[in-house]
Amino acid sequence: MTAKSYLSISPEVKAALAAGKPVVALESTIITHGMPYPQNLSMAQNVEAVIRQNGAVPATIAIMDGRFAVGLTSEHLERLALEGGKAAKASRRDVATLLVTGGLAGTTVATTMQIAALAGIHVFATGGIGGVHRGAEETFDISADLEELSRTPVAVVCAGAKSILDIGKTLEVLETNGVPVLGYGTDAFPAFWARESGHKVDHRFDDVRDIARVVALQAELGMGGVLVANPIPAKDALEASAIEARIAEAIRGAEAEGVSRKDLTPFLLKRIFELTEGKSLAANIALVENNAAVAAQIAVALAGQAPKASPQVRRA
Ligand code: PSU
Ligand code: MN
Repeated sequence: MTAKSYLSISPEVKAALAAGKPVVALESTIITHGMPYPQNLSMAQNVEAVIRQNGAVPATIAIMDGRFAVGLTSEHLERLALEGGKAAKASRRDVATLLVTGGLAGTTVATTMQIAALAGIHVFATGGIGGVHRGAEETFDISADLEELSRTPVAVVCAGAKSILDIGKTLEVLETNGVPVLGYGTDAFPAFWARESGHKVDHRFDDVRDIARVVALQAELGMGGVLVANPIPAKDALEASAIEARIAEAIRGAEAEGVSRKDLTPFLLKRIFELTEGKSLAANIALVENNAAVAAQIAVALAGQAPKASPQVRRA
């Protein structure tokens, strides 16, 4: 058995890949563990629509019935959304077990990257990546997403990282792992609900075609993934100081209840949604849609470079 024999790719995604058309992968932990029902379902449907409007084919990825499902039917999406936190949260260490037990699982950024690469998809949109948690010097809680970015040739478009994480340490680990952090239209590394984190990106690009060139070259050089940081639209951003207080409160709650490991991120998100009376959820949905649009534009630019991407020198 090869890894590819576990792939179940939808006919639409399969045809698009065979024809070299642009495809954008989407993760599913955001559906099962990142948002409540029914907003998770409408978000998943809208994000797919945004990708289509921008000229690419959406491929939402999950582990279903012991297979890597790439491109979900509307019934699949509904099943995942309804199952929510009762489904597994599949990070890298869970994959083989879930294929054996045949469970239903939302895939994290790390696992979605792995499956996307296996299917031949190079661009992926999400909300925020996992990273180094605050206090990681004690807990060692560092998301497997950061290691995956170092080895798997997929571009991940995100709105930075949530300030439930230690963003400075997250950027340090990305640097150690050799992951280029590109800002789309920004010099600032964004903080999910806020457009700035106080940290800078490595390189700024204002044209998706240039980002596509970096993505293609990074893969060609065998250097792993690329992180594209795309700030939340200004009209949807939340006030940083207000959200900061809620985050601190949510982290205290997690400590008091002894929540750790894979349960920590979903716990914090849920508490923050409650503490902001849904404002953070609305912003979260807006930023994912914004990332989907940019990811689709990068995928379109990348497909335009086919059959073989090579670095291009622009003439003045
Ligand atoms: N950030 C969000 N929503 C999410 C996640 C992160 O705003 O749903 C999910 C992503 O799937 C990410 C995962 O890959 O949490 C990271 O979890 P952990 O920290 O346990 O690696
Ligand atoms: Mn963790």
